[in-house]
Amino acid sequence: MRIGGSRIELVLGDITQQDTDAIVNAANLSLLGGGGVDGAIHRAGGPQILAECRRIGGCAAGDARITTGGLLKARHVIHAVGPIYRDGRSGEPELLASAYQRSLELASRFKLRSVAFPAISTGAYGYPAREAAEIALRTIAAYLREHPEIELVRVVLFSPRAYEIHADALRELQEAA
Ligand code: AR6
Repeated sequence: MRIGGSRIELVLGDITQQDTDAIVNAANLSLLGGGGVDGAIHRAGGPQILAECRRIGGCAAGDARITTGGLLKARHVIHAVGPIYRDGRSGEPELLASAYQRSLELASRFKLRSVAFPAISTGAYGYPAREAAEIALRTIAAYLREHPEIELVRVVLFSPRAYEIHADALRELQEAA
């Protein structure tokens, strides 16, 4: 999807392999690592990322922090904390949108041109994939409309099913635009 001179791209793949200026981690409040995307990023990026996370000392849900990319191709990791899904009426949509928004604000502040996101909160945190996809893509599109300095946002999906769900949601967003 094109938005002015910027674009949103969906790919099937592994977030740790992306060559964007930053990749986003689906982190937790402690920023001290975990499973899923978080485990994969710390394994691939090496101990320097965790050392910086320790110094930062944690992050609230709906917020984000930035560190080095360590050994990764990406120069930076933006650690975003999504909500744990309960019933969808406990502030989860706002917190999920905010995790994307705050990550993009960090990218702008650090003059990054390209960012790759995983589908935050849709694994261990249990967010229904379709709802999460709509929130993610809507938030990214709204941000790019106001911030042409970010040229590329790539959403990296780990399964064909997740890819299809995001492709459907992106199609609907484009039709509504
Ligand atoms: N590349 C891209 N996507 C991936 C990868 C990968 N290498 N691995 C998994 N996914 P999750 P959350 C997908 O659980 O729900 C951690 O323990 C996965 O299929 O990584 O935000 C943290 O420390 C799913 O669709 O993140 C937190 O405690 C999506 O990425 C907690 O999990 C997100 O799954 C955060 O849970």
